[in-house]
Amino acid sequence: CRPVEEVRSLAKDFFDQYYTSIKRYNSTSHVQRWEQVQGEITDTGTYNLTETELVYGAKLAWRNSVRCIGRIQWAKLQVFDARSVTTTTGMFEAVCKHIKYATNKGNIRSAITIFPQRTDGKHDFRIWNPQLIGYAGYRQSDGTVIGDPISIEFTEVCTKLGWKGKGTKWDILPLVLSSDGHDPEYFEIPSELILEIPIVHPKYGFSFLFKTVIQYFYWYPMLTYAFFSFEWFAEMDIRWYALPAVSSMLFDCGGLEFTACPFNGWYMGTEIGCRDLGDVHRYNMLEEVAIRMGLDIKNPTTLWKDRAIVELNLAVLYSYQKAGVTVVDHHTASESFMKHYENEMRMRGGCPADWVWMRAPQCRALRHQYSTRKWHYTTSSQVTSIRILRG
Ligand code: HEM
Ligand code: NRG
Repeated sequence: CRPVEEVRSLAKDFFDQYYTSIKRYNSTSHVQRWEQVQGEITDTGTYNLTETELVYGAKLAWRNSVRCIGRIQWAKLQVFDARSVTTTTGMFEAVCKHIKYATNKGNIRSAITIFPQRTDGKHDFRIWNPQLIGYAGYRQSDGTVIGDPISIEFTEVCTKLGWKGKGTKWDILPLVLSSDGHDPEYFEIPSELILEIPIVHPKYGFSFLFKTVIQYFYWYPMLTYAFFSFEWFAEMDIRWYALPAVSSMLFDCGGLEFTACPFNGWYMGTEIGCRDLGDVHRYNMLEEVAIRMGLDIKNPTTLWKDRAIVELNLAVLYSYQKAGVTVVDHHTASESFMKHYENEMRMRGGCPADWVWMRAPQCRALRHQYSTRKWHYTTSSQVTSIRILRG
């Protein structure tokens, strides 16, 4: 845990920014509040934020998240103050409330839930899941994997705690929570809170074929489809969840460390289409998609990977939209981030960004407004931030 002097200096920086933001810098209220905070730090080694300060801090931390391309939205964040929670049951209830609010039947709303801050480092509140919602991964005795390979280790943790997964490709993991430094407990998320989307393709499906046939009365070429499946895309049985809610990071605010602070926005399609479903170390779907598309996967010059990844990403965007679930494509997200970037340069004199993360997979060369910009890393993030939580 942090030395008192460091807390004091980080707190000073935070309150200076906060009072500047409400145009009360150096006002009596600023001076009084700062005196009060200093007194608290001297007496106890730490202090507490008011709810208004916490809300400001959470938005600021998002605004400072160098890897987030969705920051044009930063001022629109629902903050749930869960600092009075004391038990894992209390945490579970707060997380369920968060999931329900944020999912909003598909009309996703950005939110963060903030659990009690770190005290001496031995009484941390923690969410052990990397994300609130995720699929289990099981390694079989023959070395193959069922489910999401990225979750194998965490699934084993759940199993050790007594959880029993069904063993399918799409088992939703339970929440693993610990309060006040105690041992973790697992909680199954009520299935009605979890919104999932079956991934279908706008063309490689029965409805498209049906429409074509009806429109053109063009039977013979269509009959060749009979040798294949009408619904081959849907038959791959791909799905994904609506809510990307990161739960493994630390919210650092005014010198205080919030070790459990799950937050969410909505998905950018490529996160699912390129990485979650496309990566070799994840669901690894590209070969199957390419084969079913009739491409020669033995020959790299057929560009089967490129062609498959486009169709997979198209299917993700199409399916989310069809299901009425908020999602953003990477072109729109990049455009909006660049607009945000220009705003921030004008209004704030800068916008820290990690340009490697800002460039969505699948469009490295196409995002010309980035290509013309010099490579630029910002490794040291701003003081109020959401950062990686180790251990
Ligand atoms: C990272 C998009 C909302 C904080 C990312 C990434 C994307 C993204 C695409 C990269 C993720 C990856 O490659 O794994 C969006 C969109 C949002 C949104 C479209 C819609 C509103 C939020 C919110 C917060 C946030 C509400 C916090 C309050 C972050 C942080 C990272 C990140 C801290 C870095 C994660 C890491 O280092 O692993 N965001 N985001 N984002 N976002 Fe956002
Ligand atoms: N790439 C991860 C999700 C990380 C966070 N992404 C967001 N965050 N969009 C995946 O599951 O693919 N957010 O707060 O909206």
